[in-house]
Amino acid sequence: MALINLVEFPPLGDDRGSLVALEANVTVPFEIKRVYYIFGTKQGVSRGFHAHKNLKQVAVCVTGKCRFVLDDGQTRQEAWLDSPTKGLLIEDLVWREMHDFSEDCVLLVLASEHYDESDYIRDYDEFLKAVTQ
Ligand code: T46
Repeated sequence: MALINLVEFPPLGDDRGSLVALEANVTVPFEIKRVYYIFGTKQGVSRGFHAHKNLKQVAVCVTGKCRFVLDDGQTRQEAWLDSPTKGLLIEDLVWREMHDFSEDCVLLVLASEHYDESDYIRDYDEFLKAVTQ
């Protein structure tokens, strides 16, 4: 599977404005167990710098934009999330970094699992060992 998997969410707008519906196993390819959002990120601050052992996520900037870097241990690729209709699917064992948050950025993330700190790999060398096993 490609490292950068962008999903275009169909806008269900009418003359009143726009609406996007995110549905488990329809627009989002897993059962959604958790939703969180990141906002108010200070200018110049980057986030992420970890991978997950068992977690699928879809990230979308519902307002503003930020730049994702994904790394599978062999290649690094990047994508701008800059539209409420553009989602990024992030699979297990992918190192992620988020950079260049706009001041108004609200990054919404849908996750396949509940929060579990023991699922995080926050050390890059440990991540490289995990992907080459
Ligand atoms: C990810 C990227 C895209 C919780 O208590 N519950 C939660 O569901 C989450 C996501 C975080 N936290 C706590 C853990 C930390 O004390 O909130 C604090 C900030 O989390 P973290 O430093 O991991 O945040 P980011 O922005 O570096 O990463 C987050 C997600 O944690 C991560 O899974 O893929 O966004």
